[in-house]
Amino acid sequence: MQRDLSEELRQIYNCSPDELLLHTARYERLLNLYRLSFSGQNPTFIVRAPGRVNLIGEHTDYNGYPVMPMAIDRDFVFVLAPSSSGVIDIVNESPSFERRTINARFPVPPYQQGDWGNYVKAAVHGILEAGWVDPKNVTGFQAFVGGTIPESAGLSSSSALVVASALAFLAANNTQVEKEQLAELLARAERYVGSEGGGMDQAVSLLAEPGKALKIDFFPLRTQPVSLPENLSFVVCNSLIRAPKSESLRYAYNRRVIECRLATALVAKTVEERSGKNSQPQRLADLSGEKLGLEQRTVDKIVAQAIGERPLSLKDVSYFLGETAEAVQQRLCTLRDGSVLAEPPEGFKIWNRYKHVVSEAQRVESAAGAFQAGDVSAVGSLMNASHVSCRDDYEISCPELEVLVSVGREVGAVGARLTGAGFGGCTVNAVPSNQVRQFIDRVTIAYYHEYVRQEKEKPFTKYTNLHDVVFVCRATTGAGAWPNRGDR
Ligand code: NG1
Repeated sequence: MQRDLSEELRQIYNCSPDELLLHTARYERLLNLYRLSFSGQNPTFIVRAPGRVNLIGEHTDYNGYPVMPMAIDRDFVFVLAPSSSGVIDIVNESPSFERRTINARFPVPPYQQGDWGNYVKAAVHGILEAGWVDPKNVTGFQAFVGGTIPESAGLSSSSALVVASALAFLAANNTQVEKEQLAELLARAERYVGSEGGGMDQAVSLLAEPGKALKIDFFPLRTQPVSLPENLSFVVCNSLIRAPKSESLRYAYNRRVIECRLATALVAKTVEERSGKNSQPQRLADLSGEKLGLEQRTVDKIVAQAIGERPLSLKDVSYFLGETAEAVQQRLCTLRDGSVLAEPPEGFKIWNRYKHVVSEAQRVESAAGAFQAGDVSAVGSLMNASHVSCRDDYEISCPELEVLVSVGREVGAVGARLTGAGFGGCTVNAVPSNQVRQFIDRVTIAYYHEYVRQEKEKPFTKYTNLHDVVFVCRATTGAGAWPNRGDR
């Protein structure tokens, strides 16, 4: 069994023999813990879904513009067996996440906000809703779960959990689905937890290729593997500020989604008035220069002149659109759960959000070219520019991320930026491979030893192992499920 398992893992993790030994030991531990948790029975499947680091293209996905993440060697692993009932019984290796028992019957009612079991429920609810499993004949499963993705850190632990749960549920029900189809379904299904996210995380977790980043386009979903320069490594540094998107940051994340929706309506209206081009846009990318047959610069100028650069109140927006405030709220500010997003006191920052999204989309296109050409310095400049735009126009940085980005650049990153939803979480640093050791040592001293110890009053997450807060990412393959051939 050892050989079967390590051969499977070698292909997934694309790593050195030493690292492979560590991965194999982890899976064997999970298999043993399964047997201990479920009266000595043998698991029949193993499922793995990776987290991701987004290299460039932040908050572009739900606007229909591309992103460029890579799947990493931090993941969720489920060892499981189908159960004889429609119940899902799931034990987490981490004592912070209590055992959960879920009745897989549609509709699946959520636990309270923030409960880890909601990510499992999101997948099951979504699959049942899609009718992929016969509702009269649902098979549950029992699973032991181990996760190595730092949580609430912008590395997509939530989507990896949703993807792994979906693969486990499908395996238990002996159902095969195309990965692209599954990625699209799970992007919608994850909104069950209350944030109005895009489709990047589920897509890269499922469709990544080893050793490559993935350029992802949306509506419809399309992916293109992008080679990474061999002499460049990507180092993740955790600011130790939690960024829980399904809890306290739900408003901040959803606000930006709504601001982009308002931008879409306003841009459509102004473009129509100025150029006579009538479109029925669903999202900002439907109003790109290319789609409208205009120069992007022209579209941007029309927008700046028509809606101006200052924040807009709900009253301003309704005046521009010629609709009542109530109609605007109902049509554009309503979230999936039916609630209306409260108007921000300083107004909706439509122009800044628009500017970030459109410029970030252009940076993703340029970055894809720079990566293919192995142009390390262009990659670095694009990452740095992305960070500035995220900070100043999308306003998703925070003081700790600013310190960490500056430190990263000072100690050798050719490009450094926040990654993921922001408001805390991690930075991603492009570092020449031969300087990685030194980079990590110097960031450790400057941020984790000096800054974190100095700023005692800040709510830094505690950690036990530095390897879990600063690490090099290896680009791994996407999620999968395979039969457990072991007999121990
Ligand atoms: P993270 O970093 O996992 O919270 C979120 C969204 C993405 C994308 C990024 C910002 C979900 C599941 N993920 O990611 O779709 O919008 O923010 O680029 O909502």
